[in-house]
Amino acid sequence: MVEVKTHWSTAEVYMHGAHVTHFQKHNEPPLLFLSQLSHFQDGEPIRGGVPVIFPWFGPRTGMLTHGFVRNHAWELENSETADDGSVILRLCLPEIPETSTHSPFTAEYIVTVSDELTLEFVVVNRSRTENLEFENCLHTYFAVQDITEVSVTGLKGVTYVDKVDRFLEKVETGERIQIASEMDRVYTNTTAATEIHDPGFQRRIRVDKENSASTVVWNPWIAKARQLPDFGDDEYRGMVCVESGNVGSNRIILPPGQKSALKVRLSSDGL
Ligand code: TA6
Repeated sequence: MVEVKTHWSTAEVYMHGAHVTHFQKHNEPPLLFLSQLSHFQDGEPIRGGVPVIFPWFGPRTGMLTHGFVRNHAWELENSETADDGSVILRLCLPEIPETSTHSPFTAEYIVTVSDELTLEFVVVNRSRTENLEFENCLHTYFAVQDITEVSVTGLKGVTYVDKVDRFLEKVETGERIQIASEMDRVYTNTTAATEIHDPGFQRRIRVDKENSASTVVWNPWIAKARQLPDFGDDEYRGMVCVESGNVGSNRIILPPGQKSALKVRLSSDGL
């Protein structure tokens, strides 16, 4: 695990899954939620932080949910400190068994730590003839003081698939989305920034994204929290996932030799 300290902040990045588990600005609560019960063992994804999801989103019969790259050790290619004091880590995915059965690609992940956290997940289609079809997502768990007081803005008018209501397609009518039960919504064809308003921490978190057409909003709530072995029964109160990627109807078909760069910039200020 690499520990990063800058003038503004601290961060932690595990080679396992290229998983950012911690980012915290001085004099602010952690920006990212990390479960106290996360297992931190091989063969299992870390629960919380920013899981890197590729090449599929969601369950696949007989395989890990959310693809395989979050479950392998990445390598730290290099780290550097910019003139302004920002720290940039560049991680790459080494050869892994799955890549032999999958059409050839390379993946790298650039983590930039400053008073913001910027994450860029880059995939190159290394085939000379075949398209590379995939879903990608930075499945970010944000820390909140009390989910019942939180609202998410930026998605009004956007169509979503409601995974807790028969996967029905709906249109978001709320300026401010509030969470009072399990929520699992895949918003499609939206490139908009979103904000998480958290009066408990007196904080507003902003998610800016590039090359992402989907935003997923998830909270397991009580029953689902109880079913997750690596998640505390009450931890649903302290987190919300606002995820940026290209999933479902927004999946990517990358032509031979082309590059896909999914980027999010996570920032916060006082409410
Ligand atoms: O992004 C929401 C979601 O797809 C939920 O359906 C839930 O499965 C969540 O991801 C967590 O998935 P995981 O495999 O990390 O437990």
